[in-house]
Amino acid sequence: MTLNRKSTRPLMLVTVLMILAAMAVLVVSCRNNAGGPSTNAPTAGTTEDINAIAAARGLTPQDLVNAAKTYTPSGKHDEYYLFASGGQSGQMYAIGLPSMRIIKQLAVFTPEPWQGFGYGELGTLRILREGGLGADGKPLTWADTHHPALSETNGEYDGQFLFINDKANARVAVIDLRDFETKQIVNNPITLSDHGGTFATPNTEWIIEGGQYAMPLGFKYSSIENYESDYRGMITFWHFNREAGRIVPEESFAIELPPYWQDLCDSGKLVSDGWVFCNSINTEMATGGVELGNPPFESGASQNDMDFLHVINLKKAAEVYAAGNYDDVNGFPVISLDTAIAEGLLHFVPEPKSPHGSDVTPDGEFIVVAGKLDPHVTVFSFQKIMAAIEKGASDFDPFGVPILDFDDVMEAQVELGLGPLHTQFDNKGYAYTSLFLESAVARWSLGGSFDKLNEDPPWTLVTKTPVHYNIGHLVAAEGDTVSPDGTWLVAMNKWAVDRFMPVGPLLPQNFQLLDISQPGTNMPLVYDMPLPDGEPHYAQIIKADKVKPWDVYPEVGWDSSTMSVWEGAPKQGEERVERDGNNVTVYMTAIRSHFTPERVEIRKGDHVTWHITNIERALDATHGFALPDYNIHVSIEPGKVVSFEFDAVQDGVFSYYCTEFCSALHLEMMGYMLVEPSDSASAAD
Ligand code: K7E
Ligand code: CUA
Repeated sequence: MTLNRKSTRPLMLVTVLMILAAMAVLVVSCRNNAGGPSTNAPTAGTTEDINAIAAARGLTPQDLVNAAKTYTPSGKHDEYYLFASGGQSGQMYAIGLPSMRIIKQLAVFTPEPWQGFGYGELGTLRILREGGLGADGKPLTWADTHHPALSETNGEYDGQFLFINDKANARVAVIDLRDFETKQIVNNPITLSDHGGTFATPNTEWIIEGGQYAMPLGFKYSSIENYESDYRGMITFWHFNREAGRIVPEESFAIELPPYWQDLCDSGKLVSDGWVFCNSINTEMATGGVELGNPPFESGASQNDMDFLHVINLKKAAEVYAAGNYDDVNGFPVISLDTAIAEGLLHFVPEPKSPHGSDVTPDGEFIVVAGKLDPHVTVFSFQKIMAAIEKGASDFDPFGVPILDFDDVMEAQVELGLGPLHTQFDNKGYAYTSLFLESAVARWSLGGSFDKLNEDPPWTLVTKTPVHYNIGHLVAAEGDTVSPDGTWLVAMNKWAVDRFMPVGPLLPQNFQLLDISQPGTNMPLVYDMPLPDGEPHYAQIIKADKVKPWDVYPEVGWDSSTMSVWEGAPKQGEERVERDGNNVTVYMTAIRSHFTPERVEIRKGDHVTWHITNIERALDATHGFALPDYNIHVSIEPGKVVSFEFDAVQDGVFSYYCTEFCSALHLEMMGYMLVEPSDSASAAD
């Protein structure tokens, strides 16, 4: 046995030896020839020699410890869900921690065949359609998903709902964690791109959607020469109705902001509940035009030493909105910039140039800002910000927004390294910041009420763990709640480079699991996981026992779009095909291993509405329904009713069938849709 000296500390060595000794007691000595890889599968009831396996696979003692920390035996469940953005796929992932196993992909903004999401007019295509049409009048079929937000109660994840934004099209989706289905997509009516979302307020009254690239609000044309006068930023507050499980657009509003590019936001909590903090870049108001000899955006938007942290009084903004003190932009209430200034809703705090992350500490006392072109994180004090607002500003931006004095509100600056981006927190008084340029996770100690939680002096860098490579976000277990767990942290790395088997020029992303349970400098990286989608910006990690999904739908005939029983759902014994002129309605049931009816005879030119109820009550007895050529696929989980409609534009014989291997006679679970030519003499009513 060889020890890797670089990665092994004396304490660790003792631990490893103890683990190995304990394992050795249990181990029956290896029945294979020592040294080489085993060619014989272990026989049931025997155990192989762990040292021989480690030697054969080239594993270090540290590798074995890491394996023991993450390995999750067959049938055992993980401790946490990690809900990750699926980036440009427009979907999300549910991943188990610490095993890092992908449990499910969640259909959100993009048609997804397995779950039948986005197929068939009466079904979930409606959600995509209601979520906004593209310039061609058709539903958008992709999204740049960015930041998931779990619903919260009193600042703790409650496991009920999940939200995520689409940066490309300024949309926000609502996912119900009872069945892990997307229930709603809202499309922002005043702007095109968002980035500072989604974030939930501590009791999920508001879902925050901050903007990004400034434009004339409400989709009007204006020459880019009019940038300062006509282009604007915004932040939108979507009101969430928890009982309905829906965003209520009629009770939502936005605030007009200067045409800086608002970036990441975070909601205040506890003492700062009711406030929102958003970064901005491009306070230079660069308008590009590298082809005309102008500085390109990358330098034009990086001239100023300071950009502006936007400090927004959401509580008061909601009052201004409720009082009707807003303008109408494209039918959406927008509090004007002038009103926002007059009502004291908006203050600026100078922040080191081109910041990215804005993160509020678990006690709500501090806002951590990371400037990607500055090796420090800057920590602002909420109390000092309140005092400075009280005192009044003496400086103003070109639009009249009051600028607080940096020295009045800054609490600390901590030098961490190159390219700090995002920050998360634990239960030991530490913060964790991703270092993009350095490819590392930095652990540093907080001051204030966190000071006594660890041995390290406040506001100091404690340790760094290298990650591979180009880390963007990081996410800690319950890491942006009022009580983070301090167990696991996942580095969400943009580049995988050499970590996995080659798969051509397009590489996966690399999620790396770090054990953050020990204080001080011990923060080992324990596992790599390729995420086969780009680019998953952010994720949230919630204790598994807080999420309580249904095993099967509560009653047969359940409509998951309304989350209630639909009285019209096809019932066993009442299956039929009804005709009313050219309108045909199919009432079908599914149970292992047949659809009823097995023949559907219609005519070319009919408009067909088709309902299918899965009358099963057994866990996992899902049927799929495929109607080839008509581009229909749906998933019918136990108890669910699904509906779709189409025009029978093509005559012929169409075999429909079940797409889930549901039983030994699954291949027989099919039927024929016979579409007679409309001029056929034998066509009968
Ligand atoms: Cu990629 Cu949060 Cu959009 Cu940083 S953001 S990495
Ligand atoms: Cu039902 Cu296969």
